[in-house]
Amino acid sequence: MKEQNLNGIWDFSILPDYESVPRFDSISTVPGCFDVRPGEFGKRKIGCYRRKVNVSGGKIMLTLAGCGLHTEIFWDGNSIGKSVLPYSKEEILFDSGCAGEHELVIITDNFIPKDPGEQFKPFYDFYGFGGIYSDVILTEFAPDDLRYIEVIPLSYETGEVKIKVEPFESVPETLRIAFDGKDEKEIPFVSEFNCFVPDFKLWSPEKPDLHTVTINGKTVSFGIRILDWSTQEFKLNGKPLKLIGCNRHESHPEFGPATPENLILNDLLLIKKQGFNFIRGSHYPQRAALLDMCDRLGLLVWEEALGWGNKPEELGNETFCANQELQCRKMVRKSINHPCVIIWGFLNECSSDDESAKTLISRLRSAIRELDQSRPVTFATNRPRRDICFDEVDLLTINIYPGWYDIDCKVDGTGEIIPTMQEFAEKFKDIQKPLIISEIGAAAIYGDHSGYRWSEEYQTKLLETVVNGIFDMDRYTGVALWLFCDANTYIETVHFFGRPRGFNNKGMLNEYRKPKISWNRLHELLVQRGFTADKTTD
Ligand code: ADA
Repeated sequence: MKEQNLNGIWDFSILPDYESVPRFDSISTVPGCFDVRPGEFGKRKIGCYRRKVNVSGGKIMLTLAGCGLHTEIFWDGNSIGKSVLPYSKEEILFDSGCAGEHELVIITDNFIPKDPGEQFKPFYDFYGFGGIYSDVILTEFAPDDLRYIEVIPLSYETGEVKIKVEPFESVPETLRIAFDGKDEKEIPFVSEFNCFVPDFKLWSPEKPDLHTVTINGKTVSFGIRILDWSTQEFKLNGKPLKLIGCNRHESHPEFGPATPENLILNDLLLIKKQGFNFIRGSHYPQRAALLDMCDRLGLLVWEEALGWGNKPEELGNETFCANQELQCRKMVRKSINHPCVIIWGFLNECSSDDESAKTLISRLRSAIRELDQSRPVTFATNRPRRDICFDEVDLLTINIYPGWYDIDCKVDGTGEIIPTMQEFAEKFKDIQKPLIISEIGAAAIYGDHSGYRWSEEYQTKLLETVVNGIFDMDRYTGVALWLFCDANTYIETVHFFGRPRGFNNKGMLNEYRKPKISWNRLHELLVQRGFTADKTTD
């Protein structure tokens, strides 16, 4: 098997519409977003990327690890595939023809049509960027090479795992298996088997030890850790976990979601140093690089399919539903080996007080369950008082904004936080499912020190109260504060209270990762509470 990473500098054109013809008279990086180029922000256009590729011919696979809103791929001028699932990993198996040089063109737009079947909506509270968000990889293979290896840990006491393999085309006669590069064993081909990892070590946030398995020359890494969400506690390897962390958008004003890997790493190091152990990857499938890094750093991740505030007209639309299901299936297949991923999610803040949501939530949960029984499945609700879908999922995950969106509180609403948290602790006291606040927060304009709402001081007071509440109320298994850093959204927004500067300003850091007061104050609070177990970073 031969892999070519096609990232780099490609020929490029930006077009206003599909009638125009690309001249490829400019250049772009891949990955890269075209609407962060000078003068392009805020415009809805089409990006055309072109490069030459040398292959040995025959069937090959093109992997797009994540693209913009609608994408089509052409090989020597012929369409070989399309994607309408932004942020999802797409794999296209196609006949590349004869050996030699070929032309690869990727055309992707950032149009946001109002069609109910579309996955990205004009009302989402994060910016719909256009471009190639992540790696482009070409794989040449022998027909019996393995295309996919899945490792599911079964026991943290014995190190037993379940392994599944999938060849590209034809079934090989044997499997040559080596854990951690040692003691290769050969067995007749089976697509699924259980075995024990020799000299196994456990993966945990405190000690994130990983293993590798190499089968017929293909290597994947995995961690041995077992999750248990069958009570009100969330356990990892038998030990109850308190999840304390933040939501994070893959976003930067200069890169959009095509963030460089060292920026992702710096964000994760900041999160780790802060003392957080948990990230909710809001609101779409996460980059492989982020998950690789979280595996290594011991950060726990909630990964979810793209969705935001979807309403009955979408939840009842079969194109929308089928693409939601496809997104979930692709997400699980992409990330299943990552020990850091501890929760699968979808449909953030959909109309979960409506029957249409119940049908789709149950369909998505079943699709995920069919592929993976080792992690809990959930959706974040913003209507916990009237939600009718809690029975369909494994966790109670609620987005609440006491002290911010409640219209009654004029100047200081922080007094509403503890009573609201108590209300939900009481409401869910008899349900044997972990209770997590999946969003809570307040906006603060970086540099506003007025002490009123929108100031850094108000945000600090609100978040401190929340974190103290989480430590003091046993019913809460965790919290993902909203939000790691300010992130691009729309200035012409319909969202409550507007979005000054065109940003969601609820970050504890600004969009350039400069800390607001809350960031440092929360770190002190976590230290006081004895929660910072950061031993893996300096
Ligand atoms: C919601 C939503 C977030 C963000 C947040 C806010 O809960 O899930 O994406 O929009 O509200 O800032 O209001």
